[in-house]
Amino acid sequence: MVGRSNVGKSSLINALTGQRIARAGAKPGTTRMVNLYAARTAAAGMRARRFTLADLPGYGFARGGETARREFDALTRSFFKRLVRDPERDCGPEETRLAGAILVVDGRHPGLESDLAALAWLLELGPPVTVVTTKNDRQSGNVQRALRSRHERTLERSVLSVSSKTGAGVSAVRTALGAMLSPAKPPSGASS
Ligand SMILES: Nc1nc2c(ncn2[C@@H]2O[C@H](COP(=O)(O)OP(=O)(O)O)[C@@H](O)[C@H]2O)c(=O)[nH]1
Ligand SMILES: [Mg+2]
Repeated sequence: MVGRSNVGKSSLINALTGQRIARAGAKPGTTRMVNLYAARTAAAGMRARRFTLADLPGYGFARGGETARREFDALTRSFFKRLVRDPERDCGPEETRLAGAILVVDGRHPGLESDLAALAWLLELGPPVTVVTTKNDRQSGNVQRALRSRHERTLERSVLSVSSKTGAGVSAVRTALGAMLSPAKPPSGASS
């Protein structure tokens, strides 16, 4: 879970899990650690999958493109690189695989430079990325739709829009999480 400080990462974790496990509303910019949550999927008729949800420190609190980028690099790069660079060697006795990243952005603020930089960085790193916009309960439906298409234009990909407060859109994020954890098998005949 990656995103600017105060964007709603911890609230989204609580909404996704239906539990108040992540501390939300902490003073922006004060979280300087990665919080890990052991979680499990629970889709009807599907095998439950265990996974670890990582709530990463927010970036962009200091404002300004370059500062934000450096901050993001310092705090997040090492965490992802460890998982991506050499999964064989870097993980412990149990198999660990980076299933993907959820980039959380504020529904009200499309096109922020720090968000665009974070997305570019994640895409270059390579894991599947799902973009989720939060705080959508704060606008009317029409404004929400307009902002959503601006998000999609500036990020050049589709986004999922949620409100962690009302729960709107959260189940679609659960579905996206499930897809990251159980990627579709390559078509038969493809080399393995
Ligand atoms: N109205 C509204 N407020 C939200 C939503 N998500 C988060 N917030 C509020 O935004 C603030 C920051 O949320 P938090 O989850 O701590 O952000 P984080 O720093 O990214 O983990 C808190 O006061 C939350 O209650 C949302 O979907 N709607
Ligand atoms: Mg938080």
